[in-house]
Amino acid sequence: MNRQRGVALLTVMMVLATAVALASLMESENVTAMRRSEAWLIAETQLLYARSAENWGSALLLADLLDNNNDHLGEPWAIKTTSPITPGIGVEGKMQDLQGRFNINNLQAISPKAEDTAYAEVFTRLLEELELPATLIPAILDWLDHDSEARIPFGAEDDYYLSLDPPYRSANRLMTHISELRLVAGVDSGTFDKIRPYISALPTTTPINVNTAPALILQSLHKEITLELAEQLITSRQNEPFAKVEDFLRLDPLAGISIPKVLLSVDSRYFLLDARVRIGDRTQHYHSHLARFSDRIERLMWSQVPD
Ligand SMILES: [Ca+2]
Ligand SMILES: [Ca+2]
Repeated sequence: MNRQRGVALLTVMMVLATAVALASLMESENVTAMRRSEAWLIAETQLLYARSAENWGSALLLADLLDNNNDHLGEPWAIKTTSPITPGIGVEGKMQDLQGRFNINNLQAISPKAEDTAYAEVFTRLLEELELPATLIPAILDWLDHDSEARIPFGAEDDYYLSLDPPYRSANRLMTHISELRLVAGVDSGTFDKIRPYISALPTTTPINVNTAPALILQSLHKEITLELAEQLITSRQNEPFAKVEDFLRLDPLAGISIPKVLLSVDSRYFLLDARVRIGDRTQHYHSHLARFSDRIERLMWSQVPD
């Protein structure tokens, strides 16, 4: 009898232990599932806020177009906006003019046209200012041009890229994003980090907006433009943004310096919205590449970027 009771008790205890183990497993699965749902909900909400920032930025760009014919850093679209939605949520947006940078795709149309050579000269000077080798140019040109014949010396096409581990092919078309430059022969992470703030990769040939270009880009417009001179040009545009390219070229400090007018503009079509959305202690960072037309804004690219 005692032995039977002992077996029954043992059975009850085993059933109980199994039930407790099962309950605790279910609870931990529930917690994991809840955490996953929470992370998903936060990510979706952040995306919605980022899209709102993009809509807000787009509205500013369109309103600006109705207001004036030039684009400069004192305009509402260029001013960083921070919106604390509630104590736990914050959205920050900063629009940048991609035409204040050197459009790397401007190098592709190397042809007898004067402006194409002039863009290459601007880029050569930019590399010099950044203390980067001009030997990068043939490799970039091979990456952009349609053929698979490597320039000699310093060019690179499929033969070179297919020998790498992992192997890949030369794009032989325009870059869609500046990060593509990192794939080009000779461009290591140090080189890329140095040049990335000064370049863009736009779908058409674009002039450089002298109202928004940083000193280093203004300096690369001509070999006689020193850093001091570039800074004078920036002071001048802060006092009065250039309404026409001629206003820039006629400035006293530029007397005797000839810059091809075709390289320059005072307005822009392509912009980058840099948005950060914080919910609690989680922040997400987004980039949105925008093109402005007379009646609309088109999104060219959207990406989530590391903070
Ligand atoms: Ca404007
Ligand atoms: Ca090629």
